[in-house]
Amino acid sequence: MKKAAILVLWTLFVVFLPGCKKSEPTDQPSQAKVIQLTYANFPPASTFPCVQMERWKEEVEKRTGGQVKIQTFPGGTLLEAKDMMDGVINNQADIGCLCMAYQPGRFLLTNATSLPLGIPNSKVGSQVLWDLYNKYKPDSFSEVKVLTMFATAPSNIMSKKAIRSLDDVQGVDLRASGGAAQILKAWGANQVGMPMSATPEALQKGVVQGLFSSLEVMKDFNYAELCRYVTMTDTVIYPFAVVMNQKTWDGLPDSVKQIMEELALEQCVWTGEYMDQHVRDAIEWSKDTYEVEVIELTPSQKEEWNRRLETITDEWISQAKGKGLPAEEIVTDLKTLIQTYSRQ
Ligand code: DTR
Repeated sequence: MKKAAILVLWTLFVVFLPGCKKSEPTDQPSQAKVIQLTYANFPPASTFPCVQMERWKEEVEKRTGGQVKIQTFPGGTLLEAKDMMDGVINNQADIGCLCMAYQPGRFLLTNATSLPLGIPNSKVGSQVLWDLYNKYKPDSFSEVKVLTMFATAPSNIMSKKAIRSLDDVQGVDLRASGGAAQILKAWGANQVGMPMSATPEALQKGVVQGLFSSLEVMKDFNYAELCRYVTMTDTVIYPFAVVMNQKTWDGLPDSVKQIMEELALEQCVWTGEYMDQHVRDAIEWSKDTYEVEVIELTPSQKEEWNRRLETITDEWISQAKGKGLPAEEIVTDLKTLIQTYSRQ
């Protein structure tokens, strides 16, 4: 009997002691074990999703005094664009950066930021997105820890031939994803869907005659070499999220979690500011390097282009209602947030 009791106690000691040690708070980085994390991203290292990744990595490593080390994988070397969310859920990477527009149905709520509601720039879009996420905490992110979110600058048409009017855009093969697809269709273009990482080849091979995206890609992907024309439409942004595997998050010391939580909004704003500046630089660079022509629509043309988009928000509302979302409230919130952040 006594022997059995000793055996039970010994077993409990052996089984539970290592677990107890792990969960001890480790506030002194120098004595703590280094935590290694992997971070996957889909586009090339020079592009804005990867620039923000390197900035986040640097800040976390610095602020944790080296307790956390992050190994980054740009260019789809660990996870590709459309595998990002599931890859993080399945722990193929600890962290992943994803573009929500590439899976429109999966991220229905946060993709509402891609409606043509007049988000003027990346900084405003990023803050609107972050607030919207935090208010509604959509189910699509329930299996991961969201580390930050941010949005691109508004999208414009980059093309091999000049697009100066709605007539010029009819039937032109233009690449876009997610909410932007409906916009191109509404203008009469032939929308071709694919992630940004597949676009350089499609442009080169002539599968598409241009694309619809934020303009920093003219420089970062050297699209200006092939697309000598930009038509300024300043329409929708694309929302992004950075997510962490839930178990990885649960296993982090509280002090590290706090640093990452504090960084969330800061990273969102930093990325917005970086992108807005980078878009301005890329336009100047494209003009200087490839004599790219930037075509401005007249006010009456703009009105006509925008009128074609009027039904898109109503369609989203009925789709979202069908999925049980408070769709009208979400759109009202979006409009209020856009106004609030645009004034700042
Ligand atoms: N506009 C989206 C997202 C996007 C914008 N710039 C980049 C750079 C690298 C990857 C994605 C994006 C798109 O067209 O896919």
